[in-house]
Amino acid sequence: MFKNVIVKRPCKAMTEGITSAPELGKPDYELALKQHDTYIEALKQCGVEVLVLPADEGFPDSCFVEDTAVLTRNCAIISNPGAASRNKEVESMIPVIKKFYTEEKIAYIQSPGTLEGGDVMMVGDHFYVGRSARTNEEGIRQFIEILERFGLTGSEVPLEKVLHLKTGVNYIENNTMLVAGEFVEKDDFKPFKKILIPEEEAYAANCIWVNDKVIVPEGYPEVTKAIEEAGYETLLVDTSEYRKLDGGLSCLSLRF
Ligand code: CIR
Repeated sequence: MFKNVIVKRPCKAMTEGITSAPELGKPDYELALKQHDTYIEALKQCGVEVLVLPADEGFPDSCFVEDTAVLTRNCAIISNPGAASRNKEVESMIPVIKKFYTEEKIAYIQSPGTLEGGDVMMVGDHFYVGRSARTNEEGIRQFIEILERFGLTGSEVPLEKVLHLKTGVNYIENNTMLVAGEFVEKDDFKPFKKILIPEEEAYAANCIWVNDKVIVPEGYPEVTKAIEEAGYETLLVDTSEYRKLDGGLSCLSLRF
């Protein structure tokens, strides 16, 4: 169960955030703020305490806090984002994370290692790490070494097409995963029950399990139905403006 969630308000400069899909247009900032409000409300309905950090205009993508750290039950690992424009986002997150973890329980991914939290998927005490354009081999080596020091384990999953691991696969507890595209056939995920995400709803592979409820992006009826049929209560949140920046529900928070 999660007790805490950290989010960061989107900044006006988000319209200049990184995107692989410029054809979707620039995000509408006012609408993004409203969607962020709804996201926070949904999280609160899951019974977590939500810490809302102010917007940081210096970093267009800074609302995607998930990429700055991996917060586990035993330790906090501060990432070293592979995207140059995002690398220094971690600096303002460190003092925030220190409110929740003592110094001895905080570790850092260091250059030349890179790692972004969106590439890390927690399954109990095991952490799958996507090797991507943002997370490199050295980052993964350091990450697994830190996990093992704190009694946890990790393994690498090479990515072919997607930005981050959790763009295409997400664990929703009860041995169940949402899997899209390149992850459907991966051996790493053989032991799990899989909810297959249809190609036209691929974006909705990025849902988050929060204390027995699953928050699902609004506008993906097949995925919503499949998750409900698997026995979960769902909460819908429209994330259209974040999608324009390749961001989804998991990217917008740190849950621990
Ligand atoms: C980026 O390219 O870094 C942002 N525009 C989107 C980050 C999405 N984060 C995530 O999947 N964890």
